Amino acid sequence: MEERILDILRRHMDSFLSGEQLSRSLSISQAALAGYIHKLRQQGYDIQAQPHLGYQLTGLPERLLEPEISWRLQTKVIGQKIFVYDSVDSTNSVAFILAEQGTACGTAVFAEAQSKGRGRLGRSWFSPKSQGLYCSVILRPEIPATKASLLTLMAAVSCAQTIRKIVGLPALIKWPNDIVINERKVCGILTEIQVKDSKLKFVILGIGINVDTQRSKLPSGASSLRGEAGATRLPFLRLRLARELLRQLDQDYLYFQDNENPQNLIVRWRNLSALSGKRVKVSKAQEIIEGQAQDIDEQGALVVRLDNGFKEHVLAAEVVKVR
Ligand code: BT5
Repeated sequence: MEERILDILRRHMDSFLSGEQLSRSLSISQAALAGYIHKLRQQGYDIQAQPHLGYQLTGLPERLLEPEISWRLQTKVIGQKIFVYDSVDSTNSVAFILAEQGTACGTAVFAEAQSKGRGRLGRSWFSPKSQGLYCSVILRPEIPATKASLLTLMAAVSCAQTIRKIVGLPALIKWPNDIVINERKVCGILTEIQVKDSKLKFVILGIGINVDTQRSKLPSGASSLRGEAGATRLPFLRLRLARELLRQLDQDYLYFQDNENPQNLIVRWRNLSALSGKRVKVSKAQEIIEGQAQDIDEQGALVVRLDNGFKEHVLAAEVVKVR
Protein backbone atom coordinates (compact mmCIF):
# COMPACT_ATOMS: atom_id res chain seq x y z
CA MET A 1 0.00 0.00 0.00
CA GLU A 2 2.86 2.40 0.85
CA GLU A 3 4.18 1.82 -2.68
CA ARG A 4 0.82 2.71 -4.24
CA ILE A 5 0.52 5.86 -2.14
CA LEU A 6 4.03 6.91 -3.10
CA ASP A 7 3.37 6.24 -6.76
CA ILE A 8 0.42 8.66 -6.72
CA LEU A 9 2.24 11.29 -4.63
CA ARG A 10 5.35 11.12 -6.83
CA ARG A 11 3.26 11.80 -9.92
CA HIS A 12 1.80 14.92 -8.29
CA MET A 13 4.86 16.38 -6.59
CA ASP A 14 3.88 19.91 -7.63
CA SER A 15 0.42 19.91 -6.07
CA PHE A 16 -1.58 18.87 -3.01
CA LEU A 17 -3.84 15.84 -3.25
CA SER A 18 -6.91 15.73 -1.07
CA GLY A 19 -6.92 12.99 1.56
CA GLU A 20 -10.47 12.12 0.62
CA GLN A 21 -9.63 11.64 -3.06
CA LEU A 22 -6.50 9.70 -2.24
CA SER A 23 -8.19 7.33 0.21
CA ARG A 24 -11.10 6.78 -2.18
CA SER A 25 -8.86 5.87 -5.10
CA LEU A 26 -6.97 3.44 -2.84
CA SER A 27 -10.17 2.07 -1.27
CA ILE A 28 -8.93 2.68 2.29
CA SER A 29 -10.22 4.89 5.09
CA GLN A 30 -8.71 8.32 5.73
CA ALA A 31 -7.50 7.08 9.11
CA ALA A 32 -5.68 4.18 7.45
CA LEU A 33 -4.19 6.62 4.92
CA ALA A 34 -2.90 8.82 7.76
CA GLY A 35 -1.28 5.70 9.28
CA TYR A 36 0.56 4.88 6.04
CA ILE A 37 1.65 8.51 5.62
CA HIS A 38 3.10 8.35 9.15
CA LYS A 39 5.07 5.20 8.24
CA LEU A 40 6.41 6.82 5.07
CA ARG A 41 7.57 9.86 7.04
CA GLN A 42 9.41 7.53 9.39
CA GLN A 43 11.27 6.15 6.35
CA GLY A 44 12.46 9.66 5.52
CA TYR A 45 9.83 10.89 3.04
CA ASP A 46 8.83 14.52 3.51
CA ILE A 47 5.08 14.61 3.15
CA GLN A 48 3.29 17.88 3.90
CA ALA A 49 -0.27 17.73 5.22
CA GLN A 50 -2.48 20.84 5.00
CA PRO A 51 -6.04 21.07 6.25
CA HIS A 52 -8.47 21.41 3.28
CA LEU A 53 -5.66 20.82 0.78
CA GLY A 54 -4.42 17.33 1.60
CA TYR A 55 -1.01 15.76 1.10
CA GLN A 56 2.04 16.65 -0.96
CA LEU A 57 5.36 14.85 -1.35
CA THR A 58 8.08 17.46 -0.90
CA GLY A 59 11.20 15.42 -0.27
CA LEU A 60 12.67 11.96 -0.74
CA PRO A 61 14.87 10.14 1.79
CA GLU A 62 18.61 10.69 1.42
CA ARG A 63 19.05 6.96 2.04
CA LEU A 64 19.02 4.65 -0.96
CA LEU A 65 15.76 2.71 -0.97
CA GLU A 66 14.89 -0.04 -3.40
CA PRO A 67 11.48 1.41 -4.41
CA GLU A 68 13.08 4.78 -5.13
CA ILE A 69 15.73 3.25 -7.35
CA SER A 70 13.33 1.01 -9.23
CA TRP A 71 10.41 3.44 -9.58
CA ARG A 72 9.60 3.60 -13.32
CA LEU A 73 13.16 2.60 -14.13
CA GLN A 74 12.05 0.96 -17.37
CA THR A 75 15.18 -1.07 -18.00
CA LYS A 76 15.09 -4.37 -19.83
CA VAL A 77 17.80 -6.35 -18.02
CA ILE A 78 19.81 -4.29 -15.55
CA GLY A 79 18.09 -3.56 -12.24
CA GLN A 80 15.11 -5.84 -12.82
CA LYS A 81 15.91 -7.05 -9.34
CA ILE A 82 17.54 -4.71 -6.82
CA PHE A 83 18.88 -5.42 -3.33
CA VAL A 84 19.81 -2.55 -1.02
CA TYR A 85 21.73 -3.23 2.21
CA ASP A 86 22.67 -0.97 5.04
CA SER A 87 26.15 -2.36 5.43
CA VAL A 88 27.94 -5.31 3.82
CA ASP A 89 31.55 -6.44 3.61
CA SER A 90 31.60 -5.90 -0.14
CA THR A 91 28.74 -5.62 -2.64
CA ASN A 92 30.86 -7.70 -5.02
CA SER A 93 30.99 -10.53 -2.46
CA VAL A 94 27.22 -10.36 -1.90
CA ALA A 95 26.56 -10.33 -5.66
CA PHE A 96 28.98 -13.25 -6.11
CA ILE A 97 27.06 -15.38 -3.61
CA LEU A 98 23.73 -14.42 -5.21
CA ALA A 99 25.10 -15.30 -8.66
CA GLU A 100 26.31 -18.70 -7.40
CA GLN A 101 22.76 -19.30 -6.17
CA GLY A 102 21.45 -18.65 -9.69
CA THR A 103 20.21 -15.06 -9.29
CA ALA A 104 19.26 -13.51 -12.62
CA CYS A 105 21.43 -11.52 -14.99
CA GLY A 106 21.05 -7.79 -14.36
CA THR A 107 20.46 -8.07 -10.60
CA ALA A 108 21.97 -5.07 -8.82
CA VAL A 109 23.26 -4.94 -5.25
CA PHE A 110 23.70 -1.61 -3.45
CA ALA A 111 24.94 -0.84 0.04
CA GLU A 112 25.09 2.33 2.12
CA ALA A 113 28.49 1.25 3.44
CA GLN A 114 31.11 -1.46 2.88
CA SER A 115 33.41 -2.69 5.63
CA LYS A 116 35.72 -4.50 3.17
CA GLY A 117 35.17 -2.69 -0.12
CA ARG A 118 37.85 -3.92 -2.47
CA GLY A 119 39.79 -2.79 -5.51
CA ARG A 120 41.95 -4.90 -7.79
CA LEU A 121 44.85 -7.08 -6.64
CA GLY A 122 43.73 -7.17 -3.01
CA ARG A 123 43.60 -3.40 -2.63
CA SER A 124 40.88 -1.79 -0.55
CA TRP A 125 38.16 0.68 -1.53
CA PHE A 126 37.29 3.35 1.03
CA SER A 127 33.49 3.11 1.42
CA PRO A 128 32.17 5.38 4.21
CA LYS A 129 28.48 5.24 5.05
CA SER A 130 26.10 7.14 2.76
CA GLN A 131 28.90 9.15 1.17
CA GLY A 132 29.34 7.08 -1.95
CA LEU A 133 27.56 4.79 -4.36
CA TYR A 134 28.64 1.17 -3.93
CA CYS A 135 27.04 -1.09 -6.47
CA SER A 136 27.57 -4.52 -8.03
CA VAL A 137 25.71 -5.96 -10.99
CA ILE A 138 25.46 -9.63 -11.97
CA LEU A 139 25.94 -10.28 -15.69
CA ARG A 140 25.70 -13.56 -17.56
CA PRO A 141 27.05 -12.76 -21.01
CA GLU A 142 27.56 -15.46 -23.60
CA ILE A 143 31.11 -14.57 -24.50
CA PRO A 144 34.49 -16.29 -24.09
CA ALA A 145 36.25 -15.47 -20.80
CA THR A 146 39.02 -13.75 -22.81
CA LYS A 147 36.54 -11.03 -23.75
CA ALA A 148 35.45 -10.24 -20.18
CA SER A 149 37.69 -7.18 -19.96
CA LEU A 150 35.49 -5.58 -22.62
CA LEU A 151 32.84 -5.40 -19.91
CA THR A 152 35.12 -3.22 -17.77
CA LEU A 153 35.48 -0.98 -20.77
CA MET A 154 31.72 -0.94 -21.26
CA ALA A 155 31.13 -0.12 -17.58
CA ALA A 156 33.69 2.69 -17.77
CA VAL A 157 31.77 4.24 -20.66
CA SER A 158 28.47 3.86 -18.77
CA CYS A 159 29.92 5.40 -15.59
CA ALA A 160 31.56 8.36 -17.33
CA GLN A 161 28.35 9.03 -19.26
CA THR A 162 26.24 8.79 -16.10
CA ILE A 163 28.44 11.24 -14.21
CA ARG A 164 28.42 13.66 -17.15
CA LYS A 165 24.66 13.53 -17.42
CA ILE A 166 23.83 13.88 -13.72
CA VAL A 167 26.59 16.19 -12.50
CA GLY A 168 27.56 17.91 -15.76
CA LEU A 169 31.29 17.52 -15.17
CA PRO A 170 33.82 16.33 -17.79
CA ALA A 171 34.37 12.78 -16.51
CA LEU A 172 37.02 10.85 -18.45
CA ILE A 173 38.16 7.23 -18.49
CA LYS A 174 41.65 6.39 -17.33
CA TRP A 175 42.32 2.95 -18.73
CA PRO A 176 41.40 0.40 -17.61
CA ASN A 177 39.08 1.00 -14.66
CA ASP A 178 39.22 4.54 -13.32
CA ILE A 179 36.96 7.49 -13.96
CA VAL A 180 38.66 10.82 -13.37
CA ILE A 181 37.55 14.43 -13.24
CA ASN A 182 40.26 17.09 -13.48
CA GLU A 183 42.72 14.16 -13.32
CA ARG A 184 41.37 13.07 -9.92
CA LYS A 185 39.87 9.63 -9.43
CA VAL A 186 36.20 9.76 -8.51
CA CYS A 187 35.14 6.25 -9.48
CA GLY A 188 36.66 2.78 -9.73
CA ILE A 189 35.44 -0.39 -11.40
CA LEU A 190 36.21 -3.92 -10.31
CA THR A 191 35.23 -6.73 -12.69
CA GLU A 192 35.31 -10.23 -11.23
CA ILE A 193 34.49 -13.39 -13.15
CA GLN A 194 33.53 -16.97 -12.39
CA VAL A 195 34.74 -19.55 -14.90
CA LYS A 196 33.68 -23.19 -14.92
CA ASP A 197 34.96 -25.85 -17.33
CA SER A 198 36.70 -23.00 -19.17
CA LYS A 199 33.35 -21.28 -19.75
CA LEU A 200 32.35 -17.92 -18.33
CA LYS A 201 29.61 -18.56 -15.78
CA PHE A 202 29.00 -15.00 -14.67
CA VAL A 203 30.61 -11.61 -14.28
CA ILE A 204 30.28 -9.25 -11.32
CA LEU A 205 30.65 -5.63 -12.25
CA GLY A 206 31.53 -3.63 -9.13
CA ILE A 207 31.30 0.14 -9.27
CA GLY A 208 32.29 2.61 -6.55
CA ILE A 209 31.61 6.33 -6.98
CA ASN A 210 32.74 8.95 -4.46
CA VAL A 211 29.73 11.19 -4.18
CA ASP A 212 30.04 13.14 -0.94
CA THR A 213 33.25 11.57 0.32
CA GLN A 214 35.47 13.96 2.26
CA ARG A 215 38.56 14.69 0.19
CA SER A 216 40.83 14.71 3.25
CA LYS A 217 39.88 11.08 3.96
CA LEU A 218 40.57 9.89 0.40
CA PRO A 219 43.96 8.78 -0.92
CA SER A 220 45.93 11.50 -2.71
CA GLY A 221 44.86 11.93 -6.31
CA ALA A 222 41.25 11.07 -5.50
CA SER A 223 38.18 13.27 -5.18
CA SER A 224 34.39 13.16 -5.05
CA LEU A 225 31.65 14.44 -7.33
CA ARG A 226 30.50 16.96 -4.73
CA GLY A 227 34.13 18.07 -4.27
CA GLU A 228 34.57 18.65 -7.99
CA ALA A 229 31.14 20.22 -8.48
CA GLY A 230 31.78 22.89 -5.82
CA ALA A 231 28.78 24.69 -4.42
CA THR A 232 26.31 23.52 -7.08
CA ARG A 233 23.08 22.32 -5.49
CA LEU A 234 22.66 18.64 -6.28
CA PRO A 235 19.83 17.11 -4.28
CA PHE A 236 19.30 13.35 -4.13
CA LEU A 237 22.56 12.89 -5.94
CA ARG A 238 23.16 9.25 -5.01
CA LEU A 239 19.65 8.23 -5.96
CA ARG A 240 19.80 10.01 -9.32
CA LEU A 241 23.20 8.52 -10.04
CA ALA A 242 22.00 5.03 -9.11
CA ARG A 243 19.00 5.24 -11.45
CA GLU A 244 20.92 6.74 -14.35
CA LEU A 245 23.76 4.23 -13.92
CA LEU A 246 21.34 1.30 -14.19
CA ARG A 247 19.69 2.84 -17.26
CA GLN A 248 23.00 3.53 -18.96
CA LEU A 249 24.33 0.05 -18.15
CA ASP A 250 21.11 -1.44 -19.51
CA GLN A 251 21.48 0.36 -22.87
CA ASP A 252 25.16 -0.42 -23.15
CA TYR A 253 24.84 -4.05 -22.09
CA LEU A 254 22.02 -4.71 -24.56
CA TYR A 255 24.19 -3.24 -27.30
CA PHE A 256 27.16 -5.30 -26.09
CA GLN A 257 25.14 -8.51 -26.21
CA ASP A 258 23.79 -7.84 -29.67
CA ASN A 259 27.11 -6.98 -31.27
CA GLU A 260 29.96 -9.41 -31.43
CA ASN A 261 32.24 -6.53 -32.31
CA PRO A 262 30.98 -3.62 -30.13
CA GLN A 263 32.49 -0.91 -32.33
CA ASN A 264 30.15 1.80 -31.11
CA LEU A 265 31.31 1.27 -27.50
CA ILE A 266 34.94 1.44 -28.55
CA VAL A 267 34.32 4.71 -30.40
CA ARG A 268 32.57 6.17 -27.33
CA TRP A 269 35.41 4.92 -25.14
CA ARG A 270 37.97 6.67 -27.40
CA ASN A 271 36.05 9.94 -27.12
CA LEU A 272 36.08 9.67 -23.34
CA SER A 273 39.67 8.52 -22.89
CA ALA A 274 41.90 10.57 -20.60
CA LEU A 275 44.98 8.88 -22.05
CA SER A 276 44.71 9.28 -25.83
CA GLY A 277 47.99 10.59 -27.20
CA LYS A 278 49.52 10.97 -23.72
CA ARG A 279 52.89 9.63 -22.71
CA VAL A 280 52.33 6.80 -20.24
CA LYS A 281 54.27 4.44 -18.03
CA VAL A 282 52.50 1.11 -17.78
CA SER A 283 53.24 -1.46 -15.12
CA LYS A 284 52.75 -5.03 -16.35
CA ALA A 285 53.31 -8.22 -14.35
CA GLN A 286 57.12 -8.04 -14.23
CA GLU A 287 58.06 -4.99 -16.25
CA ILE A 288 57.32 -1.36 -16.83
CA ILE A 289 56.92 -0.10 -20.36
CA GLU A 290 56.85 3.49 -21.49
CA GLY A 291 55.44 5.08 -24.61
CA GLN A 292 52.50 6.89 -26.12
CA ALA A 293 48.96 5.64 -25.38
CA GLN A 294 47.32 5.40 -28.77
CA ASP A 295 44.15 3.38 -28.67
CA ILE A 296 42.39 0.30 -27.36
CA ASP A 297 41.93 -2.83 -29.43
CA GLU A 298 38.84 -5.01 -29.89
CA GLN A 299 39.72 -7.00 -26.73
CA GLY A 300 39.95 -3.91 -24.56
CA ALA A 301 43.77 -3.88 -24.47
CA LEU A 302 45.61 -0.56 -24.36
CA VAL A 303 47.77 0.01 -27.44
CA VAL A 304 51.05 1.68 -26.50
CA ARG A 305 53.50 2.89 -29.12
CA LEU A 306 56.97 2.29 -27.71
CA ASP A 307 59.89 4.62 -28.43
CA ASN A 308 61.37 2.06 -30.86
CA GLY A 309 58.21 2.30 -32.96
CA PHE A 310 56.78 -1.09 -31.96
CA LYS A 311 53.24 -1.25 -30.69
CA GLU A 312 52.43 -3.22 -27.60
CA HIS A 313 48.91 -4.34 -26.65
CA VAL A 314 48.60 -4.49 -22.86
CA LEU A 315 45.61 -6.20 -21.32
CA ALA A 316 46.23 -6.73 -17.61
CA ALA A 317 48.26 -3.80 -16.38
CA GLU A 318 48.14 -0.46 -14.71
CA VAL A 319 49.01 3.02 -15.89
CA VAL A 320 51.32 4.38 -13.25
CA LYS A 321 52.20 7.71 -14.80
CA VAL A 322 50.65 10.01 -17.34
CA ARG A 323 52.26 13.06 -18.90
C1 BT5 B 1 39.37 0.11 -8.18
O1 BT5 B 1 40.47 -0.66 -7.87
O2 BT5 B 1 39.41 1.28 -8.49
C2 BT5 B 1 38.05 -0.63 -8.10
C3 BT5 B 1 37.16 -0.13 -7.02
C4 BT5 B 1 35.80 -0.81 -7.05
C5 BT5 B 1 34.98 -0.48 -5.85
C6 BT5 B 1 33.59 -1.05 -5.94
S1 BT5 B 1 32.54 -0.45 -4.71
C7 BT5 B 1 31.34 -1.60 -5.11
C8 BT5 B 1 32.07 -2.89 -5.40
N1 BT5 B 1 32.28 -3.67 -4.20
C9 BT5 B 1 33.59 -3.78 -3.90
O3 BT5 B 1 34.05 -4.38 -2.92
N2 BT5 B 1 34.32 -3.14 -4.84
C10 BT5 B 1 33.48 -2.56 -5.86
P1 BT5 B 1 41.99 -0.20 -8.05
O4 BT5 B 1 42.21 0.32 -9.44
O5 BT5 B 1 42.78 -1.37 -7.62
O6 BT5 B 1 42.14 1.00 -7.07
C11 BT5 B 1 42.26 0.83 -5.69
C12 BT5 B 1 43.10 1.97 -5.16
O7 BT5 B 1 42.34 3.20 -5.24
C13 BT5 B 1 43.47 1.81 -3.70
O8 BT5 B 1 44.67 1.12 -3.54
C14 BT5 B 1 43.59 3.28 -3.23
O9 BT5 B 1 44.86 3.81 -3.57
C15 BT5 B 1 42.59 3.99 -4.09
N3 BT5 B 1 41.30 4.16 -3.40
C16 BT5 B 1 40.77 3.48 -2.36
N4 BT5 B 1 39.55 3.93 -2.04
C17 BT5 B 1 39.30 4.94 -2.91
C18 BT5 B 1 38.19 5.78 -3.11
N5 BT5 B 1 37.07 5.70 -2.38
N6 BT5 B 1 38.29 6.71 -4.10
C19 BT5 B 1 39.38 6.81 -4.87
N7 BT5 B 1 40.46 6.03 -4.73
C20 BT5 B 1 40.42 5.10 -3.77
